[in-house]
Amino acid sequence: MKPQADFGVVGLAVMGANLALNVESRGFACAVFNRTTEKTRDFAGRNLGARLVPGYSIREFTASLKRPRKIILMVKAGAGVDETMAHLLPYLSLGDVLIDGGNSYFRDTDRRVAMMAARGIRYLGCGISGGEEGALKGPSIMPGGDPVAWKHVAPILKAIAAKTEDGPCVTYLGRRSAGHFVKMVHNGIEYAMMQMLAEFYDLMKAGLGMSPEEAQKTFAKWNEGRCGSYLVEISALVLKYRDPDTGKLLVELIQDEAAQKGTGKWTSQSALDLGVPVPSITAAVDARIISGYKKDRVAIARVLPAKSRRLRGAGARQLEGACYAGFLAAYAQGLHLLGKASAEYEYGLNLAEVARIWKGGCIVRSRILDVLRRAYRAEPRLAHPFLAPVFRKALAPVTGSLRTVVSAATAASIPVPVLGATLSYLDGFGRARLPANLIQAQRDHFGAHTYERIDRPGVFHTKWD
Ligand code: NBP
Repeated sequence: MKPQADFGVVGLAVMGANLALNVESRGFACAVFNRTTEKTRDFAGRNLGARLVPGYSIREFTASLKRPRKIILMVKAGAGVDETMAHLLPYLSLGDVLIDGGNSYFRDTDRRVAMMAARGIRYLGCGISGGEEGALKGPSIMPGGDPVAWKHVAPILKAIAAKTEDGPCVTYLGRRSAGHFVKMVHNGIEYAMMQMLAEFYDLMKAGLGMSPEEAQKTFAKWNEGRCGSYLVEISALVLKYRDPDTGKLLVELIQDEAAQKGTGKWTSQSALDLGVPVPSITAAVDARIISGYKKDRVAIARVLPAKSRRLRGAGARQLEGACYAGFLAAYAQGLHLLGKASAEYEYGLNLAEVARIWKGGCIVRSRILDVLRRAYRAEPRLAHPFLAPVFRKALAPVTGSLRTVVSAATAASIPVPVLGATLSYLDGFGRARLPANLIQAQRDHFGAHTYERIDRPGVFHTKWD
């Protein structure tokens, strides 16, 4: 077969299929392959006449690609990526470019970048955000790995990425697993924002007695203002969707157990490894875990009920301020983590660019990203986002709203795990002196771990008894 395709996609589930259509729609010939041949046949049948080149074997697929081949894997993260790579490898040539576009764990990506480099294959670990619609119309793309590979695929990735007034939502992020690390933290922030919105929905209904319609309108209004974001927008949309069978609001019929695929948990684990606090993200993962204990919750609610009451002293206005504060703090935790990871793993991340490429196409896109971008453009090596004047200016006026909402929710027995954790994070970083002196005294008492003093230099140990 004469090589004719500019780009190849392996994996034709929702993300791969839509990404292939996106590539094709920008004028590139796109080869496609799926492990289960039937899916390739279906896909090619549904898209007759398009510049799509179906491959029914790996040999046929790789033979259809122009050199150096540029192939993206859109298969289930984990063993599926290694298996697909093993099948592809015998058909690849020196200098070909292989991209993993799935949600791979960043340490797997480090291993694969090294393994492929040893075989002369240029590898990129590439986070892609935006769900199935983003993949089709323009996602946010987060590539990291071999810098020469980026040069080969940049024109195609720039063409398929979402566009904002600040350019296409893709940039080369750094070596090795930089792209997948950034995507993982993106997902961690997404977990925190989603759980916050679920808490606001609960506060509106249980705390303020709003009907689902009123809650829906409130989110729609928030979306017009400073909290404007994809997640607020879709919350307003899903809250008004009626089930065609029953005519009822569908969201009210959905079981209250949240699933997860692991990227939020990885963010918290990686943050612990690096010694970076991300309590809003961790609380969001915990909240999903608690939601999964449905049977136990039902049993415990009978014997130890948390009876939610109406909110006192907090209304819709405070909720909106708390949302802005909460979102700002969630991004701050994510960017703080990225800064530390960049230093530790030598990614060389440009965090202003990270904020820029998250502005379009992706799940965490929001107006707030402009604040972060300005903060990191002014000071690329910012130790913490709270130190940036532009960030403080945004956050200072709304921390009071967050405090009012968390206090009122606590008094009303309405669980706000992420909003509560976020407030404590703000208060912790806002205190020059914390009670960690007592921890040091306890550690020295039971383990002779020593301590430092505030009134003289040196390291001390005391016989406390
Ligand atoms: P899935 O994650 O559901 O994976 C299905 C695809 O993987 C199919 O093409 C399947 O082939 C293939 N596959 C599997 Br499963 N095991 C394989 C193996 N051992 N060898 C070769 N192929 C294998 O698809 P998706 O939801 O389109 O997501 C693709 C990637 O993008 C994932 O890493 C996902 O985490 C990431 N992602 C998804 C979203 C989203 O909104 N869905 C958003 C952002 C990122 P088969 O047809 O033969 O079973």
